Amino acid sequence: MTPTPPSNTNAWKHTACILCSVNCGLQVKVDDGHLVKIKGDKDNPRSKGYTCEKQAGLDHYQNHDDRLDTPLRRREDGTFEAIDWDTAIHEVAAKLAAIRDTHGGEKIFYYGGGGQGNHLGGAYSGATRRALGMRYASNALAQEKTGEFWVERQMFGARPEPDFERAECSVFVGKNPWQSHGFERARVILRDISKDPKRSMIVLDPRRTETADLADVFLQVRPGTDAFVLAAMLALLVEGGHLDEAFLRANASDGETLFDVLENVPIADYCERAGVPEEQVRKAANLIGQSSSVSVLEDLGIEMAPHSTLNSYLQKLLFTLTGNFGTPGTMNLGTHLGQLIGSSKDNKRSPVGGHRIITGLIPCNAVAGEILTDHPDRFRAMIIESGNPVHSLADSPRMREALDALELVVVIDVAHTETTEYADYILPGASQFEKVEATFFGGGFPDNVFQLRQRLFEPREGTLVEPEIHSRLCRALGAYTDEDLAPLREAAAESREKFGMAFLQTLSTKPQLADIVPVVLYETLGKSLPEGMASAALLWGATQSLASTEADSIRRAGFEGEGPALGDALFDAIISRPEGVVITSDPFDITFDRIHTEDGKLELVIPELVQELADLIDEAPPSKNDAFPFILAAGERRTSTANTIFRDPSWRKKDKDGALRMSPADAARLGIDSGGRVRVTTKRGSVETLIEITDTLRDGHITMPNGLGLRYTDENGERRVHGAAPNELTSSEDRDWIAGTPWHKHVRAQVEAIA
Ligand SMILES: Nc1nc2c(c(=O)[nH]1)N[C@H]1C(S)=C(S)[C@@H](COP(=O)(O)OP(=O)(O)OC[C@H]3O[C@@H](n4cnc5c(=O)[nH]c(N)nc54)[C@H](O)[C@@H]3O)O[C@H]1N2
Ligand SMILES: Nc1nc2c(c(=O)[nH]1)N[C@H]1C(S)=C(S)[C@@H](COP(=O)(O)OP(=O)(O)OC[C@H]3O[C@@H](n4cnc5c(=O)[nH]c(N)nc54)[C@H](O)[C@@H]3O)O[C@H]1N2
Ligand code: SF4
Ligand SMILES: [Mo]
Repeated sequence: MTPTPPSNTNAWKHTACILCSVNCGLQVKVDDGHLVKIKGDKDNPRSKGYTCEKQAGLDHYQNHDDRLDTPLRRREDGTFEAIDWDTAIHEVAAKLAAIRDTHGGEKIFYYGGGGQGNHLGGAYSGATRRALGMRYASNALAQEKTGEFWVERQMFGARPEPDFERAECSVFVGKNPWQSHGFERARVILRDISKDPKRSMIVLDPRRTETADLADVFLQVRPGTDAFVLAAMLALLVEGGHLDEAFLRANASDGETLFDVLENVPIADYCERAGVPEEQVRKAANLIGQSSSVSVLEDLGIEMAPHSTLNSYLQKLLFTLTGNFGTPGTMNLGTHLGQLIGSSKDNKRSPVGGHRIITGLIPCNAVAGEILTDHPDRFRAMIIESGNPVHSLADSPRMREALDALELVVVIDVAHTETTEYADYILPGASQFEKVEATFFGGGFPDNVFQLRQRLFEPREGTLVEPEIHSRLCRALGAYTDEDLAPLREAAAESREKFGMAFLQTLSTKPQLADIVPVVLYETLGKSLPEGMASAALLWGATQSLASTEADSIRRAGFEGEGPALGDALFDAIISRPEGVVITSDPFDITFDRIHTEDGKLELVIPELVQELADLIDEAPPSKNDAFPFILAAGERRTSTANTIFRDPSWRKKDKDGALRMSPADAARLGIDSGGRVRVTTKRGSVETLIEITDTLRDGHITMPNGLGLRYTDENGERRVHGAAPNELTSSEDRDWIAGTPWHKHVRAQVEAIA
């Protein structure tokens, strides 16, 4: 690949921030390999110029000491040696093929596939995975969203999204959008809501967060007791006659077994168990019941805590039972270009532990257990791409042990990480500013925006873009030859129309190529696209498939044509408008057409969860635990955290080592001052950290940031770990019974002052 240098280094270029799922549009100026000026991009149709403060640090991602610039192979003594790409590709392909031939391709496990802003690599990896006969995968979503996906699949057959821009009442459950975002222009919208007397905000969180400070009703719930508050709120909606009976009759299935349980919820008792005043819960229920539109968003605060899947269900009942669906300001179903998540229809289970596989993902907390066993079906090898599981999954010591136990670990990353240390081969990817990239996280409703970022820099010497890595692996595995692709290359050089026809023709005569479609597109159509754009080829397939299912929505966004021509028009817009494109535009009531349950109705009853709801009544109150008296939320989002995307600690201007937050009363009892050091111990491990005393927390509740505890060279040239890594403290057995999602927000801990 011989990329052309950017023509005018002085011009503003369109790109996006890659630090959270929102991917705010940016304009940047680059110079000598650096991002030197960064500002919000007013031309981005979704973020409209908005950013938070974190984007200012992006050059710390692009340029730092631990970026990789050559393939590496582990030596016998554990050190790494540089090798060339041909050697790397051929050895990796040969070793993976040997494991497939001896044990079966399904013994090779795939982890990762993208972070917050890079989902193309994972999409291309599908080719390598199928070429090897791999079957099992996981990624970070299986330690946060899979419980929610499982509920959504049954209730809606799709994923409803909130509309906080228009909602009269906005509800945040275990979510702190002021810091973590999760929807576009979050701070502007939160401020607008709080200033408008006609609109309201409800926040459920044990910590008085920046978001909670703006709320009309802040329910400072005792950690891990959300199910009780949510059950009480639902019971109050029933009691207060707030259900939208007409809506439910028209659109929902029979909910009798659910209502039977809700009618028997002891409201006062449940509020007390959750540690929130009953009259505040009543106020919240009334706001939800009386508002003309309600939107709800959950996140890690309930997804990583006890009853997490149940909480996702109860949260969704808040808006469903009150008919807040399919109208402005409520919950709606949009379109998707490209698939981030698989289907969860079939009831597949993991090969060793029999854990439920949801949207194609094995629970993260089950991964080590599928390796550390002598079960014949255990995983033998792993491909890890754009993920740092040694750091981000529960129980880091056990993850390290698991990676050590594998016969082969191949890691594709841009940086040396806690995970690459356990690799047999490290394949260096070009950074997200050195290639075309995109996110497949949702792009909004009623207008859905897709942005294909174009590269700002040439790939660093020695690196390759992931689609090229997968293409070379597939070739080395014998999944295709140049001869197979010749007709497609010719057609691509002629016209898009010819290519479309040749593509269908080739797949019908050579069905084995259907397994590796992403790579076929990359090698053929991709090579006919403008310089450096080959990785966009996969999106041609995605636009064609969207055009076949959502033609009217695409036309409403201003595109013309029928069938493949409509898909082509959309594709051309995406590759030529790097600021982002509105790809579909919808009327709100289309939401009802997008319900994909078995009978087309909203499903009110999920039997396992109705039972769990009923059983809450017998749940013993949390016992006093003298050995571990604190509840630790291990992994809080702060202005100074960005998962492990930034490795260089100097990007953090504040809270450099990530303090443990604690209430004044707890600190006084332990005799600790702000800035003092403590040892935090759990049943699994122990770390040292600084203390920050804050009146935002309940007594007995402590929080530490996510993403810290990374090894990096300090000012004195020494390699050391900066801050504490949360997963040295977590255990993989503490997890939800349905989805296997971890209880990272609910870790029992002890804290001692260090002299
Ligand atoms: N600044 C920054 N933003 C980020 C990220 C980042 O690293 N840094 N990461 C991104 C990613 S990957 C994600 S998934 C999102 C996550 O975004 P959030 O889920 O909003 O982030 P957290 O701070 O982890 O947790 C949210 C809230 O849960 C609360 N909580 C803890 N225990 C409980 C409980 O028992 N019940 C309830 N109701 N709440 C509880 C915490 O006090 C916290 O305010 O953020 C994204 N945005
Ligand atoms: N205890 C605890 N643990 C948690 C959490 C918590 O709150 N508490 N939060 C969890 C959540 S919600 C998430 S999403 C995860 C996040 O954790 P991970 O899924 O591990 O993701 P990241 O830290 O975002 O970084 C992934 C890797 O991608 C690499 N990378 C960046 N750009 C590229 C690229 O272009 N190509 C390639 N190949 N690699 C690239 C980075 O160097 C990094 O190694 O952590 C989870 N872990
Ligand atoms: S971190 Fe998120 S909200 Fe902040 S600029 Fe980046 S994408 Fe936007
Ligand atoms: Mo996440």
